[in-house]
Amino acid sequence: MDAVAEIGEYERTALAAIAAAADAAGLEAVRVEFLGQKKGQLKELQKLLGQVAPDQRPVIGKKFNEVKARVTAALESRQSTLDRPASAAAGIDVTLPGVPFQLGKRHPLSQTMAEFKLIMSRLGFDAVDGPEIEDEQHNFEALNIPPIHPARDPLDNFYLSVADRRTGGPLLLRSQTSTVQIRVMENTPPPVRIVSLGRVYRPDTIDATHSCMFHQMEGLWVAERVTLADLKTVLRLFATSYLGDDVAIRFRPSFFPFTEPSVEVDMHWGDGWMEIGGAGMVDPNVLRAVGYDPECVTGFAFGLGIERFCMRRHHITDIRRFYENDVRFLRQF
Ligand code: FA5
Repeated sequence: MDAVAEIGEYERTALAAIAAAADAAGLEAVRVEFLGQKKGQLKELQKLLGQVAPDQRPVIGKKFNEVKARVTAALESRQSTLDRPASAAAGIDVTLPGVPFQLGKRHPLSQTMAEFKLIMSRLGFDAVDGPEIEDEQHNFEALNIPPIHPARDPLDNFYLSVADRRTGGPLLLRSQTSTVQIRVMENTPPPVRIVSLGRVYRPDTIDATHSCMFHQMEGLWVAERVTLADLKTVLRLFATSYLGDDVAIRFRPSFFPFTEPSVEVDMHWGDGWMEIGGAGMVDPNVLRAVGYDPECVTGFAFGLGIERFCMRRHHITDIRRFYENDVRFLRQF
């Protein structure tokens, strides 16, 4: 065989052996066999080169060096694959930098509601839940809102197209959390001292301070000798716990069918007064409707807008931010 053919044969067998090496030890044996400096096939080839005619030496020598470089490169490349952990074969390279884990956060309104519940529990109020789909009995009737009352106008409520399966009567998305007052009193003899926080729905025109879905916190305390002064104390303690000692609460006369007297509750914090909710002493008609004796117990109730409180504390100027799920907004809380 001439020198060129010998070099070609060397390259073929060396590359095949490199590809066939199953592990690092096998590859090392291949290296000694084909690239070893002391003995092995490379040495044999070099001996052969010594016998080549002088005029052919530059050409054959160049070819020899090229083949040696290719075999060395193939060996190194195979070495780096064998060095990689087994998981790499499965398409997972554990040596690559990791993908940082994104920690989620609770929505600012959920955080606010958790904090409200904590504050109210310190004041002795248990948190209860009520359904968001209601019947007219709980959303209106038992709250002393008769059928002719404008608050029952279909244009002011989200009525459902399905009827109550038990009574056949209309169903609607609750327009206030006051429904829960009724549900609690129906099932619990006095005294009761509860809060209920959750979503309410109204077809209001949406703007910076109004949404057609928002959250309220309802409070109810019925027992012997509960007064309007207790109401103001509880609301002041609640607001100062949430915002700080520099909060003032004021009542303005108002009207709700289910309280008498009724008040609008305003809060002063920072630069001005803001309406935060409605409240009053539970109307004797409401107490009677749930089987309580208004001669024995009295009580107060209040309903606060949760968004407005949270906006105030965090200087949020548009209520719509809460519902857009923009992580740049949500991450700030
Ligand atoms: C009521 O909903 C009464 N149920 C409150 C009440 C409870 C009175 C118990 C007496 C006894 P009002 O409709 O005013 O009241 O709503 C209460 C608060 O909810 C408002 O002060 C405001 O903070 C908030 N609110 C009302 N409408 C919206 C709206 N569209 N978007 C955001 N917040 C609203």
